[in-house]
Amino acid sequence: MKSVKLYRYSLPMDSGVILRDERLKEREGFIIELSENGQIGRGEVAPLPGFSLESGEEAFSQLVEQLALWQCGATLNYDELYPSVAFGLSMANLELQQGLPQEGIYQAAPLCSGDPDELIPKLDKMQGLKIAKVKVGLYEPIRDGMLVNLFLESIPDLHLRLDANRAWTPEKARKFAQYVAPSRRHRICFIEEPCQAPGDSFSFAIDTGIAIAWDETLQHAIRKPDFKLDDFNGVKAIIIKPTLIGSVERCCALIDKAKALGIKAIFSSSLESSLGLTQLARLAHWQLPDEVPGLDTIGLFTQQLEVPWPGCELPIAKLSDQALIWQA
Ligand code: OSB
Ligand code: MG
Repeated sequence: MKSVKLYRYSLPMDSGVILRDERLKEREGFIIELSENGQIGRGEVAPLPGFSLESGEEAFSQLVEQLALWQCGATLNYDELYPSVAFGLSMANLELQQGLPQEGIYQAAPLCSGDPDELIPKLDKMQGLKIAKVKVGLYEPIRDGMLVNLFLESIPDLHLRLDANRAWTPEKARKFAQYVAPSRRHRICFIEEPCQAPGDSFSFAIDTGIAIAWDETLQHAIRKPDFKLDDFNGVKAIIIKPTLIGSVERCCALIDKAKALGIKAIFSSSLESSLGLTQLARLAHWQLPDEVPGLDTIGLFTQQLEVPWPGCELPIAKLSDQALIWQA
């Protein structure tokens, strides 16, 4: 006997969360709960406003159609679905088959969006390799360059991942690099998407010796039917946000291809609730045990959902208190 429950959740965010120039007051999404033979499998479907092409409504209609098919015993074709729907459904199925190991990587790269004093205590607590992620491109590039240089100078075993979210013109990117001492640049693991045009980001990497990673560029490219990761050779890393990429199987295939090409793959969040985020931590441990994932986003919420993120003290909303919007 197969049965399905579909919940809709809405969680209030911390007041300062800005996504692509819009304040995100609440995070909304769906939780799938599949049951079969006394087992359950859960998955989260939460299109991210400003990033996902599908709306919550569109995801919901497709999800209900697919869940009805699943209940009738059909095999689902994730590649035809919206990425957020494919990810949530494939994750729920994987959990149901007990295919997702329990152990997770909860040691995320701490996220710093500007105040260095907040980062230092977090770094002191990290064991092993000290890696932090700093958002750049929000202020003047000279200020960003000086800040990054100061971090690297004052913490000699620090490695940084930077993310500019395509904020810079080639001139601004060059200004940033001017203020980072060449002898310290190798401790920048990579900078995600420095420039508006991917070609300019590529030139930036060659001119400055600072490695780059694709995040938005990968999200856009993977929507095209002729997508080939081979076209991305020369980049240090790709950032995989499953909600924006697709099914678990699709993410794993990307990782295998990246490994073959010598490109690092890094899992990262699309601001899933603690339920989806802990699954991402488990997926990261299973598929990329040696890479610190970019999952330090629970602090952007004011509540968790059903499953606690280890070490997080935010109150936990229960799944059973969310709106049960469909079942079969
Ligand atoms: O800019 O990479 C981004 C989360 C949601 C939307 C966009 C981004 C992010 C993150 C996740 O930065 C955290 C991380 O990758 O470390
Ligand atoms: Mg990014």
